[in-house]
Amino acid sequence: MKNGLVSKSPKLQNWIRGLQQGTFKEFAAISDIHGNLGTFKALVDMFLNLGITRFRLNGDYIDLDEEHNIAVLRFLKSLKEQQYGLKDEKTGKTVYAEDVVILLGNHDLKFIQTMIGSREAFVEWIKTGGLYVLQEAKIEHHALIHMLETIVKKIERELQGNPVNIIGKRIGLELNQFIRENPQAIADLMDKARQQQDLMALAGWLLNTGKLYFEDENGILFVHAGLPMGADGKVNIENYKGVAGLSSLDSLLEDFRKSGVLIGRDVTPAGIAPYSAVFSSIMNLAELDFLKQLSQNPQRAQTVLDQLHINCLIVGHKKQDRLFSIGGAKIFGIDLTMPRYYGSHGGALQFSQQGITVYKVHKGQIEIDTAACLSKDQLIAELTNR
Ligand SMILES: [Mn+2]
Repeated sequence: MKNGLVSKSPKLQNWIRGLQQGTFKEFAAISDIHGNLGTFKALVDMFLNLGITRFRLNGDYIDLDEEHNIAVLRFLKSLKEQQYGLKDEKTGKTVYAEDVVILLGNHDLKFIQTMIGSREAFVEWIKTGGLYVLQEAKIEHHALIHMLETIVKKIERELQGNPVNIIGKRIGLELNQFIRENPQAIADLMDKARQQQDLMALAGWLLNTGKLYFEDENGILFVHAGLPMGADGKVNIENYKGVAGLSSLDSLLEDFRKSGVLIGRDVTPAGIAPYSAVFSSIMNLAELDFLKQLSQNPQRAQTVLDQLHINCLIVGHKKQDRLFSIGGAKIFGIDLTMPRYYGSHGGALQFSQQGITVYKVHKGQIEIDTAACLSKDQLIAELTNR
């Protein structure tokens, strides 16, 4: 049975040669930070200490921490713009990240769309953690925030230890009613958020910096939640202006940035409509469960890689107990969500000259998930279709 990687992509030879000749460019991948500044910073410092200066971040920087969502965005910006670095005690030199790829996640997009002026996105956002961001931004609307807080706290108490998405759904039921009954209060709260210059600047920066996908020189593809897949198991990215496939997402994002939805300007739902379908399919595939479908059907996983001419796929978004891979070096699911909700969690990968190192975070401590790691020889064997 064929279980290695196909050699259709010329980038595959690049990857193998890099490993064999010692010229592979190392990188770290981290996903779903969700306001967990301490762990994010600890991971960045660990990687910089190891001499790894290339970072691939799979999206969802905000929303699940009570105090550090905006702080994570500020840290992310300083990392990207080489204002944050790690001082090497021996040489006295400061090491900076050289290449930081920032993907957008569904939470980031809701924040951006809120700041753009989408009331629909705002309502969704405050149900899934946006409220924490507003509190952190010290947005004053005491009665409403107190009301929302009460609902959230009550449900959190009831569902202690349960996954965030269940909390989100429960909050949704009570909040929907509150929102229906208090449209003016909701509108005021959104206006206040949009009047915060700091928040607006961060949303604008994220919109102009973030990507919907990224493919590197080795044919390794990064996406936040997965890719829309048809019943035939093929990736199905809607046509955008007559172009289908991944590259259509570039023009989609470019148009989104440039068109009537420029940051700070009011938009109507109709203004966002052309983008919404694609955004929701690539940003939030919880219903389709992209990774689950692939893991249950390795042939399907291979079909997706073949179809996209890629050698490896790294996906975030999906909460799981540990990082998991489908078929050795082929497909990885990573998600570093709040340890407050999940005791032990996977969240980071290191692709280096030594192979692939998998990290998990347990009670704030970064540990290597030894069983999930791949040595250089194992990786080369996978890549050369053993
Ligand atoms: Mn997500």
